[in-house]
Amino acid sequence: MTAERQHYRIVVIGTGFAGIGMAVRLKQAGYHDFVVLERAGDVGGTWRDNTYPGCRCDVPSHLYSFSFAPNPEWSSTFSPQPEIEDYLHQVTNGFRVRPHIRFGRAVESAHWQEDHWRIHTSQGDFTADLLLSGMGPLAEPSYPKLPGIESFEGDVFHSAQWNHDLDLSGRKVAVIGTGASAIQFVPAIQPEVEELHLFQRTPPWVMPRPDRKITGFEKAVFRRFPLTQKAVRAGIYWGRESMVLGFAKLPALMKQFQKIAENHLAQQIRDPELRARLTPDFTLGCKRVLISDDYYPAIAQPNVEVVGDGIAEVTPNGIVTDDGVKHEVDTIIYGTGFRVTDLPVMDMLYGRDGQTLREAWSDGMQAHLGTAIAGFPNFFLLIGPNTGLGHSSMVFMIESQIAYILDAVKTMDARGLREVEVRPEVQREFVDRVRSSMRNTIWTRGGCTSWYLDSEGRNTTIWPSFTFRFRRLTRRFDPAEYRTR
Ligand code: N01
Repeated sequence: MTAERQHYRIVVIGTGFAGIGMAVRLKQAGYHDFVVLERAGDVGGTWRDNTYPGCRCDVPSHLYSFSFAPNPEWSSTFSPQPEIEDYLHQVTNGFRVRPHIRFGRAVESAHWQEDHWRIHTSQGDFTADLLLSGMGPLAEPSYPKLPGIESFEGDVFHSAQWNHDLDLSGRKVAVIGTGASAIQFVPAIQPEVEELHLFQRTPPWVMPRPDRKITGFEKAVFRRFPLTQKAVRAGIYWGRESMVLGFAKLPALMKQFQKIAENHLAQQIRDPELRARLTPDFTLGCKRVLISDDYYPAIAQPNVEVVGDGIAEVTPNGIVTDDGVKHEVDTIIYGTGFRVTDLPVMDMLYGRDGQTLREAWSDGMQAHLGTAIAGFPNFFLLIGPNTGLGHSSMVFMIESQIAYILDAVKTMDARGLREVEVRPEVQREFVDRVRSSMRNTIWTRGGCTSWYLDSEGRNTTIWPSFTFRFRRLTRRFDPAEYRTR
């Protein structure tokens, strides 16, 4: 048996859209001295982990593929999870990046040491000149801290770690959370379960979902004339972005748009008392806008109870709400989202002088172009701070970052640079600009809290402008913005 190689020019972490896309682009650019570390047994990231019933993309399919690997085969306008996972497999195999991936290597820490990164994984250590993280913000499930939670004697799992071995039929199930995940799996499990107690802390806005099958004719046209799919893609981008951003900057206008969601609720929920309980008290767009045609009809069924009161405690066989009512259940499903502003990587990454990312981000998550962080040389973060989108496809943002990082690597080669580290003042200026453009937007003035905001109420997650602006900003790596050696 040959010993595993330990040093690579580049180590990439993760095999979701970010890690796979980065690996393909490195290869295409002629860089072969890299390895991709993946904690799981296969590729796919969040699209591998989230297998809950009803899981599908709420971003139009035509936007949800790499520009270098169009997919004319999407079956419907909003793709189901297995198709997206399958697409990532096809890209991984088709572009032959699988041999670069080391599965079962959970990165536990990474230290910058003078002129290289030392990466400690669950199965051996690696060293690298450059470290690229594609760990993603929707990777680590977030569990609520509820009194008595440990005492529950029934079955418990998170939507991102669905327990497919458990037959839910005839069960009394508590679902905690009413975000994008819950509104997809609640209609899927409602017909099976005996009772469904839906613990809703904040009612979300839900818009109609204009889904339809993509016809054989359309697929044939996309296959034969790929430019047509490109044109559809461009049209959807512009339409969505102009509308959502236009409204986001003008909360008063958003109230008009909100009427569509109000009508949707009124049409689908006839019971005025339930409708009142489901009516949000914040402006649409403040949180991620949800889309569904089957969520309201499902929760109007007699076996569903929408519980609006806060959770006081969990007992061995149920959940007690603030009003003292005990809801007896044998299963709890958390639809409580992810650690987006409390990323695990913050405690894993040690930059210059041993500073952790958490320390570097004591004033909130921040990075130049959402990608490079002062104090962390030769490190780039895919889907970093303020690169998230509530209105368009993350794949576009990821590809912008990938191109920027690739240009950084090429620039290092062309100029014989061993080290690049973004200048703190450059990062500061970028972050100040992003934060000031957040003022007076729906995200900060919409009257809600959400995973977009950190514990201080700062929006450190969402890109507040058009995606093409981000693409323009990341078009070139400018070494003048970096300390170089
Ligand atoms: O998580 P969330 P998610 N007690 O954080 C509630 C992406 N996604 O997994 O609103 C009681 O949105 C919380 O309540 P509140 C997408 O980007 C994409 O649903 O904070 N409740 C909320 O209702 C999405 O935004 C697709 O008051 C508690 C829910 O749990 C992101 O993933 C599909 C609680 C969490 O909602 C996350 O979505 C699915 C507590 N202690 C997801 N803590 C696509 O289709 C939290 N909650 C692409």
